[in-house]
Amino acid sequence: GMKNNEASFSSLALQRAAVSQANQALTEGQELGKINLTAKTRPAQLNQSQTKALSPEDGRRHRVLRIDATLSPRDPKAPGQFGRPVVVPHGKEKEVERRWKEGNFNVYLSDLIPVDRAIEDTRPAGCAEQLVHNNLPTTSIIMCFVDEVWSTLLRSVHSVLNRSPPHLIKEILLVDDFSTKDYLKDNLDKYMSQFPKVRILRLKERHGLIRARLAGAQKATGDVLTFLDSHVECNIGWLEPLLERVYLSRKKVACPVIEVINDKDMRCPVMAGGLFSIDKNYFFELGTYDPGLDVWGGENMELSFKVWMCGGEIEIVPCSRVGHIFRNDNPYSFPKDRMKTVERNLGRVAEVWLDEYKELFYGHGDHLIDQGLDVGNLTQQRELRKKLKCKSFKWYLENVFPDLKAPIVRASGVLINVALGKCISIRNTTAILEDCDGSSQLQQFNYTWLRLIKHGAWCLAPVPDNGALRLHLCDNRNKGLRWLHKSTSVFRPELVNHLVFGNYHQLLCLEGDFTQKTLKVAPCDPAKPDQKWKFENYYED
Ligand code: UD2
Ligand code: MN
Repeated sequence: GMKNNEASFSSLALQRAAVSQANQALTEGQELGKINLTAKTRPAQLNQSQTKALSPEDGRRHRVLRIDATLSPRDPKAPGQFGRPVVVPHGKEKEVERRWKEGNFNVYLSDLIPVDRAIEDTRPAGCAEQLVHNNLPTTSIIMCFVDEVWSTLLRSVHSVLNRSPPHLIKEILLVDDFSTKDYLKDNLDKYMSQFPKVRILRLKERHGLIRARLAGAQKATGDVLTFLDSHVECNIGWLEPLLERVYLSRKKVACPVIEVINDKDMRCPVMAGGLFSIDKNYFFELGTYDPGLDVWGGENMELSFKVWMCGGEIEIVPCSRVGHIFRNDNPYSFPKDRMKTVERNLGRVAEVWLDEYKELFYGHGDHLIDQGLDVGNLTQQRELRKKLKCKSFKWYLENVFPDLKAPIVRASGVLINVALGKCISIRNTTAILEDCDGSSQLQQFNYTWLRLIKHGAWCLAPVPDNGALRLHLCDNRNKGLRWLHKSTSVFRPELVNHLVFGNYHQLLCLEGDFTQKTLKVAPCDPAKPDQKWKFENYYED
């Protein structure tokens, strides 16, 4: 639902409320309905180019594309020009609310804004002067949609047509993923018939985003595939730097900056998923997406791991800017349960790509897969990974994502009872309290990311009936072995130094009894000092 009626449309897209610099020339043929974007009739932007040497060493000559002209609005008074906030008119609040669910965003306001509005040039300084090769590959834009809102779909297409050099666009493939809305049928055909480069591919049944993209890729005739969502706004000069990256290195997957992505982060371990350019042959060499992924979700992980681990790269290109409407919920239905679909997709990705780290994935959160969700047959995907001679996930973590703060071990060494100054020690299959001896193997524990207290392959856990401590064979998926300690997500902050076992309904804490030298779990009580524990070393706070 809607949070407040004054919601400005600017929050839905990339634009900031400022008018950009002077050189906005009104390109001819902009009148709606008169646009003809065949390469012949559109003034070739290359005419205004000049020749310059890009790098003195290689002496090659490159042409500067004129990519510095932001479109001026045909009607400067129309709402939303240059991303200026649009306020819901008085008395229209009900209508806004009613129409919100058509797209899970402010559809009413979107419809007020021209489909080819001007937007601010948000590129960093210097982008407009950058050189690109004059023989860049052509691209097929693949835009999948299911029941997309009319005005946002049109605005997406217009932004591509108006802000891309025509000779680089081989075609725009609109893949209709079995939409149910009437306006997306004849009306859309009719509207798009004015643009020779736009082709509509109608799927005969719901494919889901992932297989719909694959259907588009099969039909694409350009050298490079550029995937876009159906509610985007491409900014001036968005395409050339993407194609330049792919051209320079065919195993590079180039992503534009999307509003929420940090534009300083050049090396991108995982792409957002929706917007990227990839060499078409390379996409097929990589085995496309795993076609066994359903509907939505996880495909960005799959492709990202595959690209990095199998010899490619992903790069966010700061000069390429594309706005995207982010929303809280999918506006379309899932053929099966949404959670299960995404979990299953992620499960497939984990099983094929994560190696020993998949246990971390399974252990994290409440994954349905624990309860035996079937992820389907993985033979082909695993064979593909072998065939492509891909590196390990360990290599990926160490080389692509070294900043990832996910230590396997959170704390280690002796485990001290703070009040008693005594340490836990292993005796056969049970644990007791003893004088601390840091050199004794029997007192060494690891507290892991999955919240296990491990002594080698053995894990500390209470016996259900009497609460005494026992050693169990460790199992990352067994939630009955997990302890909360120093947890930032601890539900009771006063228990942060405790070793908390159990769930919300029955919180138990590890407690030491020095006279008996025993350990047990008992109802948590922050006032009891003998329930406070400390490991010798911590690796995070
Ligand atoms: C993000 C990605 C999206 C995709 C998704 C994970 C961005 C900006 N967006 O979610 O591209 O990677 O994460 O899977 O990075 N669609 C269909 N058929 C379907 C479902 C969706 O054609 O069954 C279309 C939909 O109309 C839209 C596109 O696929 O154009 C992506 O769907 P979304 O916008 O709901 O996904 P989003 O942006 O929340
Ligand atoms: Mn989207």
